[in-house]
Parts: sequence; structure tokens; C-alpha cells
Amino acid sequence: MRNLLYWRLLLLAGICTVFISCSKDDDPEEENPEENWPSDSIRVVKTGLQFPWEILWGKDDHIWMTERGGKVSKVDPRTGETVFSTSIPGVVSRGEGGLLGMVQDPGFMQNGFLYLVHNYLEGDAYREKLVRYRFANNALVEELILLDEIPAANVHNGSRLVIVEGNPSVLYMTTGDAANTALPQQSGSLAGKVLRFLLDGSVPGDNPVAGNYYWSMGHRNPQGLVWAKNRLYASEHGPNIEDEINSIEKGVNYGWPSVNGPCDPAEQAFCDANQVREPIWSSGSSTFAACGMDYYDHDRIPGWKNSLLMTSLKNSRLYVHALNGDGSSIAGTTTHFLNSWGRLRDVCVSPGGRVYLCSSNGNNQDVLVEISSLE
Ligand SMILES: [Ca+2]
Ligand SMILES: [Ca+2]
Repeated sequence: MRNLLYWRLLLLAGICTVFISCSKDDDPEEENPEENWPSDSIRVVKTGLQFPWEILWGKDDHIWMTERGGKVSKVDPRTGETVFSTSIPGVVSRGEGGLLGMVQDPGFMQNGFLYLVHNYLEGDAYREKLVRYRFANNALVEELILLDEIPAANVHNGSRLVIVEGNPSVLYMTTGDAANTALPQQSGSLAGKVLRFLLDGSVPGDNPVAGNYYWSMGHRNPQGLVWAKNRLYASEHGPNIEDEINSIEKGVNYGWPSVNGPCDPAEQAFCDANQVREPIWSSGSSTFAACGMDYYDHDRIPGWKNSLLMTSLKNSRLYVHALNGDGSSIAGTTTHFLNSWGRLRDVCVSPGGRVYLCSSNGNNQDVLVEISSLE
């Protein structure tokens, strides 16, 4: 009898354990993916990287990263362990080109779709394409080309991706002028644009020109792109003056190559004739090499709330641009981490408000760093 009671209790305990652990797994609200985290304010998560280009916080609570030479990897941000990596076939890295922008599908946890931009060779011609892969069984499979034959060069390949979820969801991609300043003002060229797609690669019916991917024109080399406050913000490298942040709108001309930064008297005639939209921020008489951006809206680092975080290659620091209430202008800028990790290429933010930066110095010495606090 005593023995039977013992077994009944053991069975009950087993059922409870299974029930509790299942209910925990089934209800993401009850899980905190960032519990038991290292307590460091600033922590180098990973070393030995080679020109990381894109970092993003995935829906699977890992950091997904591209490196320009062609590698995609998935990193456990708590331990720094690379839990998956692969090389994308056909990537040709020349100068600033190679494997560049990346974004996950809104349904990534179900369909595994990952969108990537990379350069490739078509005969002797250097080109860029947007492709979709499926992450399944720890591999990237089923390459689907959404758009290819985009002009490319050793410099100015844009390539940042953002998906805005909706009905339907749309994908935005930046392209650079591919070192040909004639292209950004030609609506028929894919270069020097923000392009807009449906997620199957087709042209949305409400793009400015029927059958044309172009959403905005007159861009030089936009290497930062983020959706926040119901706006699309793009950062852009200026020539030797006037890096820009633009609020991207349908069919608008952002001026390059006729206009740098705000419309000066010498540029005003072109601005008036083409209704050029001035940037919401520009770097003035020098360039910072404004690069990857993300939006910060968390209490973890209170002073950064409602800001655009922007990396700088040349000035080797993070710019924090505080937005005004409706996001139409920048109320003030602070800078952080000068020369801490050299040139900075990209930034992403975790749901818990931790900020991640990647450097762009080469020699297999690039790093992924985490900022959990400024204290
Ligand atoms: Ca402009
Ligand atoms: Ca100007």
C-alpha cells in the first residue's frame, strides 16, 4: 500500500513537471529570453570577424550576421557561440561589395525565409541581386532570385533591407549609384534608389510607376535603413560633405548628384524643378561615413529613448540622434564610444533594449559588442 502511494506521488510529480515545462514552452510571455545574462555594461560578444556587414536580432532570439566575404552566421548573443554558419554560393567580394544586407521574413519562425543582398559576376559585369533562402534543418536552402542585374561597383552598393509588416507586407531595399552618377536620376535605372517589393519579389500595385520597383530616387549610397514611428529612415554617405539621414517617401527625389544635403542657393533651381526633399539631418562640411541604423525605444538606456542609433565608419563612434515627437526632425545628437572598436558598420537592438555594434576594420579582427548599460 505504501509502495503504491509512493508510485502515485511519483507519477503525479512527473505529470506536474511535464505540464509546467510544456506550459512554459508554449507561452512565450512567461519566458524571458534575456534572463541569466552576463552583468557587464559593455561586453565583447565575439572576436575574429572579417568585415561583418549586417547584424540583426532574429525572431529566434539570436543575432544573425553577414560578413562581406560571403558568410551568414547565427550567433548566441549570451555566449558568443556561432550555432550556425554557411557560405552563400556565387558571392563575389570586390572593394566594398560582397555579401551585404539581410532581413528575416515576418513569418521566419514558421517559413524560415531570409532575404539577402549580394554582389556577383555576370560575365565580366559586376552586379547585385536580392535573393531569398529558407533556413531549414540548420542549412540555407532553396535560393529564389527576387531581383538581379542591379548595377554594382567596387563602391556604392547600398543594399540595406527593411520589411514593413502589413496587409500586404512590403520589402524596401536601398541601392547605391554604383559609381555612376547618371543613374540615380533615371527612374528606369535600379541604381541610386530605394526599391519596394512584395515579399514574393513582385512590384506592389501602389509603387510610383506601374511595374517599376523604384520608391524614391536621387540617392548616392544609402547604407542604413530603419522603419520607426511610421516612417522609413535612410542614412546615406555624402561625397566629401553632407552625409544625410532622409525620411523616405513615395516617389520623392532626394537630389543626388545635383544636390548634397540641404538645398543651397546654387542647388535651388534643381530643388524647385524636381521638388527635392532635404534631409532631416546632414553632417555639414565634412563626412562621417554614416552607416547602419536602428531605432531605440527602450527604458534600459533611458537617455537613448526615441532615438535613431547610427554607426560611423570614418568617425569610429556611435551617433545617437534624438527624434522629435512625430519623428519628422532630429532634436539633438550625442556621440559615444569614440575609437573604442575602430570603424563601426552596423547596429541592432534586442527586445530587452541591449545594443549590439559590429566593427569594420578587417584583418580578421572585427568584433561584435554588446552595450547593456551606460553606467
Ligand atoms: Ca540628398
Ligand atoms: Ca547642399
